[in-house]
Amino acid sequence: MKKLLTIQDISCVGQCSTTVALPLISACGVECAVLPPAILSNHTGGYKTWSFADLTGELGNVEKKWVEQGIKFDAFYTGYVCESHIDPILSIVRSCSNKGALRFVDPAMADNGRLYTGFADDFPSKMARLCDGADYLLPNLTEAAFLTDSEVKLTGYSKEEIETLIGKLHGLGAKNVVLTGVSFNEKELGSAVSDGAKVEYDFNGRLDRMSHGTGDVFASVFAGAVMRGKTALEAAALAADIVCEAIRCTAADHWYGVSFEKAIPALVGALK
Ligand code: PXL
Repeated sequence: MKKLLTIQDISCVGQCSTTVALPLISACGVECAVLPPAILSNHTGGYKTWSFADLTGELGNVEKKWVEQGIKFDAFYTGYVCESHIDPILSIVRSCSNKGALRFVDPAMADNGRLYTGFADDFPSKMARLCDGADYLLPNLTEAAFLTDSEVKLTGYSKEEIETLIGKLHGLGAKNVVLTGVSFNEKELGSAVSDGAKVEYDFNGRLDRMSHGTGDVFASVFAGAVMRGKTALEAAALAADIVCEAIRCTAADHWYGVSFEKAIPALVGALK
């Protein structure tokens, strides 16, 4: 069984980041280790207030113990992280990679044209350092624009504009790019998957609902599926199907996340 380390916060409540990645990657049949660089009472999207315990100082201690014991991983999946976490993360990746280890980077920092609360305006340039060398970079449209100093265009863009943006993301040093939230008409929403030579698209019917945590569900399933041997396009299509299923299974008044738990049987079935 492949062994993946996910490095992103634990938001104790709110169905995002590590509490989404661990169950979904496990459901993919991939062993999932976790390293939370910060612990929050709850996520910052929609809740009025939160506590934040930074664990930057612990990351080097963990690395030292893993190195001492020869603990290594086949893949690393990073999500929501802060500036102080980036150098320690790159050090852990250098120290604890099995041969050919893959790096999945979800630059979780922004959506709908805005940085998440708490990130300074220059944070995207810091996150760009983590994107350099990524095997798979998974930004949404807002993150892609911020990472590349491009105009944020959430609607009314052309295929050429999308593919220019993808070219700039490759320019950050990412081998494969999966750009999410792409839509060329009102009915469909999907992703653009690029290996640097060609761009392929996957679309689903648009669901008329904005939900927190869907980027984390997408990235977790994508990483798990690639580790199980799916191509990037197959993994993106499965990840989108699971996101849609999770949204459909979420009660109308459940505002802080999606009920991805109900999509786990479908995920297990798809990767049997
Ligand atoms: O879902 C991304 C995410 C992860 N972690 C924290 C967040 C968010 C989005 O708002 O606030 C703490």
